[in-house]
Amino acid sequence: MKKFKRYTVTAALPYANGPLHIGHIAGAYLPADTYVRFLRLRGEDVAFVGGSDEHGVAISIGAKKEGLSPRAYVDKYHEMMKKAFIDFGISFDIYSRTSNDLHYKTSQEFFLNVHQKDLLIEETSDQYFDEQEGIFLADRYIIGTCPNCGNTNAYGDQCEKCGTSLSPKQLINPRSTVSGNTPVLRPTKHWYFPLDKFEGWLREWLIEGHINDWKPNVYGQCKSWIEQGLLPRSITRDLDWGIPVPLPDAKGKVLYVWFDAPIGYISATKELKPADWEKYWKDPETRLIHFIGKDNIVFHCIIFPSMLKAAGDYILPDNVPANEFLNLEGDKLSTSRNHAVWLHEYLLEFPGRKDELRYVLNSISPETKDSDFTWKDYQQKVNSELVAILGNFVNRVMVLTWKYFDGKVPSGHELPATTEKRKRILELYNKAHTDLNRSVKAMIDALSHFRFREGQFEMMNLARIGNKFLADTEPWKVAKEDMEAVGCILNYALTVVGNISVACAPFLPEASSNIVRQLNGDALMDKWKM
Ligand code: B3M
Ligand code: ZN
Repeated sequence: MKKFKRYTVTAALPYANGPLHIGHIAGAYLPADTYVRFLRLRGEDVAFVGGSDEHGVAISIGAKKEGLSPRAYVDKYHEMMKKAFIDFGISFDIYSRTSNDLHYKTSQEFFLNVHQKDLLIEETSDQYFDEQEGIFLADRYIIGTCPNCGNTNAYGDQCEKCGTSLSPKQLINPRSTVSGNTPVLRPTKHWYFPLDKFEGWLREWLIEGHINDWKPNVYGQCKSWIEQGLLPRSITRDLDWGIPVPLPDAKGKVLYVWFDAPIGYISATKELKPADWEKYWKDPETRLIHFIGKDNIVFHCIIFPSMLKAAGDYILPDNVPANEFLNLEGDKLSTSRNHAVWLHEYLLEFPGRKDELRYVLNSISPETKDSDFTWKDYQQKVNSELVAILGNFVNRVMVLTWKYFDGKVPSGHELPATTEKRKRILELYNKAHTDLNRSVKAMIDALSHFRFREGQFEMMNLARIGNKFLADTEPWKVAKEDMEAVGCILNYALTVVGNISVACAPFLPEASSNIVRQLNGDALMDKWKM
């Protein structure tokens, strides 16, 4: 019996502050899309939700830099990202945005819900203020000297040199990254979410409950975070761009972006399924999966689940298969240094080559450690794997079928083992069939457990098995004496092609539809439904 009735699959909401590059794609969106396409192939009920994250200081400051209002700025990048996702074939059921009314309402209701449960702490404290800009500074916008190692460019939340986590007030000689000036301390009131109160529950649910099914990189980060001890976290900010805190005494305060952004998954589901969104968020038979990059782990594995727990009657993420980072030609991807392969540029420069990029990114997916994209490797993988193994096999089978059987599938009735040659063909057939079944099973198991590299490798194995079967049985030689045997060989080779057309659908959606079209085999896609 199936454990889950339906799936809610989310992929991190990217900040609407720049175009998408292959690092984003490899980190969260391609694995999510591959997984969702696999689930649909299995006949599962899935809601695949995404959208743009349009709040936070990253947006306010980006907009300022471009001389745009935050609204004009997020409009620009939201449209750009949405188009790139669609053009690339990321098959979101909805790609929403966090600046829309429904999301405002949903986030404010969520805040009020936990507020009414008397969970939030209200506290006034001194925070750094940039007098020239007239803004309170978020931790990341204050730099100064690390009290631990003396690094003069430590951030207000962390020193990247020695790894110590910091608070802005610990920095020596703090300065604002916005104006360069020395900030001053000013009192301000904020609301805090009592993460400390969830520690016991997190130990049970996460540390004990997910030790076996979460990826070691994800689990390890969460465990060490919880074990360092949890503190209340402020969930409001002094900013003029964001979702207003829905309380009478909260003028000028907005919800912290990391409070509203994950609620965006819920708002997007509401927008997608106004009548029955609750099934996707509140029914324990729904499986919630978050696809993210490693820098978002704590928010998705610790903070958001605690928020859901606090709100009551929500389901919790069953898995968070976060990826590590992708590098480019041995160097960190960087928007500011323009060291990136931009998705929209790739799509323009290589029309009709989406599957190639998907293939390469899946095969180097940073599942357990950082990995590296190089153009040389791209070319090699496309030419000597995708074309030489898969393309070549499908093509050979088609050509042979047209040549010997006029494009019709030859009968696959049992071939009587009347000659030595036939015996040998039947042996090879049995061997290929065993190997094929093993690879299909291994691929399904890999995909079910978020091991996309391995899943794709097993999918390619089907073509390897097919190529070997043709090379060993040599139908072009058999054709000189025994056409019935050739029919048996090609019948099976076509079966392998049919299996490939289905198996490659999660990885290479365009190739999959092309093969299905060539086989005239629309019904094939129902083959793997459970
Ligand atoms: N926008 C951070 C990022 O783009 C943030 C993710 C939100 S997911 C709810 O990496
Ligand atoms: Zn340091």
